[in-house]
Amino acid sequence: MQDELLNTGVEQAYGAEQIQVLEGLEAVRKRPGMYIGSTSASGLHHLVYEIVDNAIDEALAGYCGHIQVTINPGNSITVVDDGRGIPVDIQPQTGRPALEVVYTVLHAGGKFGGGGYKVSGGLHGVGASVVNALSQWLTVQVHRDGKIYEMRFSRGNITQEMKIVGTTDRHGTQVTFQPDPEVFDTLEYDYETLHTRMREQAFLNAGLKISIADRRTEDGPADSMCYEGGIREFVSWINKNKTPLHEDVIYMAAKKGDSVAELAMQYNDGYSEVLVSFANDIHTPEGGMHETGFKAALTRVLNAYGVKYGIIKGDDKVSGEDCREGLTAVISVKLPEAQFEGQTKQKLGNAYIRTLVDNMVSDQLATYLEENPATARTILDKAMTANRAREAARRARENIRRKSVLEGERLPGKLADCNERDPALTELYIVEGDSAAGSAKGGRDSRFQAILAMWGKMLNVEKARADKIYNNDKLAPVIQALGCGIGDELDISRLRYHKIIIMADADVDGSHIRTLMLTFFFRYMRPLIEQGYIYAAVPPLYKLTRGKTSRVAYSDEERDRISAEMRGDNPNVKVDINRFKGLGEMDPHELWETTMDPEKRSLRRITLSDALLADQTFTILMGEDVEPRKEYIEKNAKYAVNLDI
Ligand code: 28G
Repeated sequence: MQDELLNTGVEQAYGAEQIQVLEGLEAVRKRPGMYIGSTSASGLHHLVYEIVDNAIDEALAGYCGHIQVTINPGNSITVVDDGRGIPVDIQPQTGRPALEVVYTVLHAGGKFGGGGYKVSGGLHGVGASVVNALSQWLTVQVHRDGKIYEMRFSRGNITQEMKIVGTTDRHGTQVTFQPDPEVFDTLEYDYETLHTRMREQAFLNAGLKISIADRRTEDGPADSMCYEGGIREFVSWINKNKTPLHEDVIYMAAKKGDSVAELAMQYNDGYSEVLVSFANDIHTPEGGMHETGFKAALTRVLNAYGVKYGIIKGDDKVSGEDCREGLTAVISVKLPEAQFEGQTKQKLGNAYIRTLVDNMVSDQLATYLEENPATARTILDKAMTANRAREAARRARENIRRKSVLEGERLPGKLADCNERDPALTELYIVEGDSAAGSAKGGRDSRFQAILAMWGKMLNVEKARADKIYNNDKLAPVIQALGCGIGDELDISRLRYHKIIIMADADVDGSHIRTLMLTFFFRYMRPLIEQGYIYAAVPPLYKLTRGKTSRVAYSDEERDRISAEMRGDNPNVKVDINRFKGLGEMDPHELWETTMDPEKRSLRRITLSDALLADQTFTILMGEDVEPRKEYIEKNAKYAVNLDI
């Protein structure tokens, strides 16, 4: 019915504005990437964030306290909030119910394309129509004024006009949508990805309760998160398995006009810097003005305090990096017209935010240090030690560089390099285990695929500074093969491969090696993660054989589907299902076909949140505390496959 209207005389049912509306949603379906970034797994998950953002706006308005996200069997998603419910009255401009307008009118330009990101009262909340356009079907219900209003759509077209379907004593909005298989490359939601994002949103919106449940299986995971302490608890959570150097999380907030800034920070006895920033609840891994303001003020305040109290003498100033060694900090700013810049639009561009954050830290951190001299002393000692260690590390690096030049040992022995020299065209597979590395070497396309076999003892990077890393027998070959240095010396223009692919088994050992590698990249080569150069290979889990034909499956769901397909109309036929025990078990051809051939394989791009989780996992695995380690291993034994990616 709706399609008919679309194809024949749209004017019969809609006014001029509405014709535009329909064209608008066509645009979304034509170029989905403009609106949700991509049609791969990341775009699929983005649909959920768009809907949840609308509920968060309702929470920011002060009317919603609980948001529930459910992954349903079949990978549809339900989001429920307890806000006021989207208005259902007829809008005078369009002559249509407000609810319909929210779900059919395309707001502003695409987030990922050029156009600005329009703010209408809330901070985000423009994406409902985009999600609708990209859903095979979508149902929205509004509980308001004692009635339940319902409306249904398919691919953005109305399939059921708004109608009352019942009475209620609740208020709020409930949306269920099924992502369109015509649009997305994959339809399978990853619980951990959504869980991580929802936890992050709960931290960023103090007091808001967000629940998530995976109902695709009967005993699927579920969690409920609510943090009264907001980003303070975020910092404690990141530091939970580390040893803090001072008890309280330092917290500050400031406001100017319609913009607010918040910062929470705490030092630990480790060496890495974890600075996580957000603008309007959107993660800004590329940093921007809020981070710049924070870093400048932190360095200035610590140096001024050190000089004032005679801790820093003469010209012995500490650098910005010295001031951030072992620091965990979360910055969150909220502003009316956020400008996102940079390659992936994940960098905050509004210059006045730098001043806001800089002033906030200058005033409030200085005051904090004056009022807490013991903590101040601890922080300054930490920065001074970092300063001395950095000098030592620089000398060690010069040593090793000289050595490698003298001995002509530019590339490690365990590297089977490729022929191509243009980094944009080449890939490096990092493979643990000799038999897996053997298969990878045999199966690869040596024109552009290089293989680095990993061996040696797992190094405790937790306790190691850069100089030890350079000398470690497991990591030095990685550093040499990549060719771009680490830490403050990292120079991405010298990177030898633009795809770095960690290929490890889907078991506990494989998971350890992924954790180590991600932690290493996170701590010493973070820009490689931020700029999207790091990937995880996705090897198949099962091999299904029927007579002479065999196929592979990458998930339990896929295993069941393929097994049914192979049986066809013949339910008694025998399909053998074998679980791959490890990569080493595959022959070179099999490994190429399933995991390495760019035409057929899937890769998972590692995000900063993946690496942050790996960093935490690593701290547990390597830490001195036995209890959390035991707990962790027990809890994760059965999920070993998803341990860290
Ligand atoms: C469950 C999944 C996602 C939402 C609201 C509440 C209001 C609203 C949403 O207004 C903006 C459009 C037309 C006036 C606002 C309710 C004012 C009064 C709302 C959601 C305002 C839309 N009462 N809750 N939008 N306009 N939750 N959750 O989407 O006229 S969206």
